[in-house]
Amino acid sequence: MSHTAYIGLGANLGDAAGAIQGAAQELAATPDIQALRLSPLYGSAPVGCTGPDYVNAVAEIHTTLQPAALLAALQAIEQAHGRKRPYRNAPRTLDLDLLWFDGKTIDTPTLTVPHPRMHLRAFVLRPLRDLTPDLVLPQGNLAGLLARCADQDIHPL
Ligand code: PH2
Ligand code: MG
Ligand code: MG
Repeated sequence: MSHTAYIGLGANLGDAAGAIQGAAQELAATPDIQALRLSPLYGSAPVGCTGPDYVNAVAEIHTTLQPAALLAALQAIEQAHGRKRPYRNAPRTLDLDLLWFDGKTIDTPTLTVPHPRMHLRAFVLRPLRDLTPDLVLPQGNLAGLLARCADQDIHPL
C-alpha cells in the first residue's frame, strides 16, 4: 500500500543547497519510494541553535516503505553525506527529518511522528505549505501556525 510522507531537509555546512538537491534525487532513486516532489529551497536563520544560516526544503514522497524502514533510509543518506553528530543541533552537512506519515501518530524511542517541533518552525511550515497548503497539523492549519512564527527569518533562495 502506498503512503504519503513529508520529509524535512536541512543543511548549514559546505554546499548546503547542493546537498539538499542531491538528497532529493537520492530519495527519489530509493527502491520503494515511487514519487517525490521537492518544495522550493529557502534560506533560514538558525532556530534554537547557533551557527551558519541554513538551507531548508520539504519533500513529499509516496512510498511503500513502513516508517521504521523509511527512517533507516533517511539516516543512510545522511551518513553518505558525511553527517557527524558532535552535539545536539550541531551544524550539519545534511539533516533529513521524517515530519509526517499519512497523518499517523507514532511514538517510539527512535521515532516521533508528527515531528514534535514542526508546528513551531517556519523553515518547515513554509515549504510544507508550498506542497500541501490544506494540510492540518494537530496544532492547527499551516497559515495560522506560520503567522505565529513571523519572527523567524526565512527567505526564498
Ligand atoms: N534544524 C534544527 C535546529 N534549528 N534552524 C533552521 N533554520 N533550520 C534547520 O533545519 C534547523 C534549525 C534541528 O534539526
Ligand atoms: Mg532536524
Ligand atoms: Mg534530524
